[in-house]
Amino acid sequence: MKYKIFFVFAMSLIMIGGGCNKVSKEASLPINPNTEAGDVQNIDGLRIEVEGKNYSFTPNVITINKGETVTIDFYNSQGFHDFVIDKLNVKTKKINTGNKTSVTFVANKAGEFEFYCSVGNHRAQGMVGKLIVKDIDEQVAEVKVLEEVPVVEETIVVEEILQNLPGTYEVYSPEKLALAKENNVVLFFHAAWCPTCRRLESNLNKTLDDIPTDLNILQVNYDDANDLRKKYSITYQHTLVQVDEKGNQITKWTGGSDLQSILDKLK
Ligand SMILES: [Cu+2]
Repeated sequence: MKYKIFFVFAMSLIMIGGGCNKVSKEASLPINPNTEAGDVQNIDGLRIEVEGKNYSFTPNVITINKGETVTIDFYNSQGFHDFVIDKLNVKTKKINTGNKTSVTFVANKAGEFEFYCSVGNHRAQGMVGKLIVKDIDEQVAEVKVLEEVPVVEETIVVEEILQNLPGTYEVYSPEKLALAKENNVVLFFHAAWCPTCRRLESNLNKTLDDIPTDLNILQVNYDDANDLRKKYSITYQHTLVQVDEKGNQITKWTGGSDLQSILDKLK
C-alpha cells in the first residue's frame, strides 16, 4: 500500500517536473523590469527583505511558490552590492551602504536558483544565497501522501498490537496477582547467583513475544522474599509457583529452562 502510493507520487513528480521544464524552455521569461523602491509599494504579492553586507546575504535561503509575484527589498548595510539571479533574469541596481532598492519578478519555474552579488569578486567571496521555488502541484501531492499513508499504517499496526500483544515476564509485585482473575500467573523464584535460574531467565527474555496472551510470569527475588518463600515452602531457588488472584498456590515445581517448560506445567 505504502509503496504503491509512493510510486504514484513519484510518477506524478516526474510528470510535473517534465512539464515544467518543457514550459520554461519554450516560454520566454516574463520578468518585470527592475524597479525603484518607490515604484513597487502597491504591487500585490510577496515582499521579502534581504540585507546585504560584506560578503553575505541575510537570509541566504528564500523559499517561494512557483507563479508567485515576489518583490525583493534589498537593503545594503555595508559595502557596495546588488542582488542578482541570472536564471530568473533578476537584477537590482548596485547600491551603497545605507541604501535600498527593490526588484519584482514572477517565479515562473520551479527549482533552486543561486542569487549573488555581481560586484567585483563578492560572489567568489561567498556573497551568495539560494532561492527555492516550489511547485504548488508537487506540494499538494506531497500533502496528500502525508495524509493518507500514516492513517492506513497506524490503523493496521494498532490492530496487530491489540491482537498479538504477548503475555509478560516482569518483576513481581503483590498487586499483579490480580492478573490471575483472567490469566495464568506464575511466580518464578530467581536468584542472581543460580545458574539454572539465569538460563531460564535468559531463554524467557529471548522468547518474550512467544509468551501467550493469558500468561504473566512474575519474577521473585529469592534472596529478598522471605515471606513468600515461607508462604509457598520454598527451599530451592529455582522454583515456580502458579497462583490464583489471591496468591493461593495452584501448583508448584522446580527447574525448567525455557518457556515451554512453564507452559507444560500450568494447570
Ligand atoms: Cu557585493
